[in-house]
Amino acid sequence: MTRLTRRQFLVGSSLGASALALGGCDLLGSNDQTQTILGSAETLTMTVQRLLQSRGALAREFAEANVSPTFRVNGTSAPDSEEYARLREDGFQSWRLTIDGLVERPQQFSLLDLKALPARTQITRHDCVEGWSAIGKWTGVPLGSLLKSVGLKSSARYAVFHCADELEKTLDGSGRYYESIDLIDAFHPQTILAYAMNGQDLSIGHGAPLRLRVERQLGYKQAKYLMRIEIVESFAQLWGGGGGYWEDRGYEWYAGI
Ligand SMILES: Nc1nc2c(c(=O)[nH]1)N[C@H]1C(S)=C(S)[C@@H](COP(=O)(O)O)O[C@H]1N2
Ligand SMILES: [Mo]
Repeated sequence: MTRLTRRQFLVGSSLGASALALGGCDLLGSNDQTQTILGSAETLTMTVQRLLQSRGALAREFAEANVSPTFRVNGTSAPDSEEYARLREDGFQSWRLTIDGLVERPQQFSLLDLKALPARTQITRHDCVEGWSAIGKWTGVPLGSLLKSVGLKSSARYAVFHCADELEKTLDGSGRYYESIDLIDAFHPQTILAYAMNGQDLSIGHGAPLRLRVERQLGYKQAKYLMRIEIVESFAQLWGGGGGYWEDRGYEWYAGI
């Protein structure tokens, strides 16, 4: 329903842009420069429209029979902080996911809170930039529904995911894993906070108790060991400014597949 509405909006806006371009030609006559500018504005509208439509498309989903018998653990396989050790010891009963930043009602969710919400299950292929893939079944809460429940402020642009693990030991904490996505991906129907994989609670290796699945992007965006989601207007001031641990070390921020 929302997707249809946005599609209609996009079709409407592109018609609007060409009508405007025509009107401009009538008014401004045959000034070459004006026509060039109007022409490129129309091309831009078309490009943006195609981009938005493809960003809304669904990642391929697979059947149970396609689930990979083994799914590699990559990056951190267990956060080594004392805080995480304590959480792990009590079976993540005292773990809380904080959602704060540019939201109307900052909130903390326990694992039970999340499991009580409407869930989505999807069987998708994970593609790591290092050249391996695996198909897994993920169950979790659509991120969009949580963001609706906390309410976004009008300046909100990105969701930043703060993780429990330090992938690189540093004095200033800049080796902490983090990631970020924009609101198009945050509200994508396949973007979920997963607490289960292949029908079982997430293992420590795969990101217990909660990880992000953002299925139209590469493996390094799939942040494990989530502790906090911070809604921001810009991530330029955060750590290296790239919007993620690997982005700060040279990877693309938008890792579309
Ligand atoms: N917190 C955290 N999230 C992370 C990583 C990590 O090291 N720490 N590695 C990333 C990379 S590169 C990949 S390919 C996937 C691996 O997920 P998996 O261990 O479940 O296969 O997690 C991503 N998310
Ligand atoms: Mo990866």
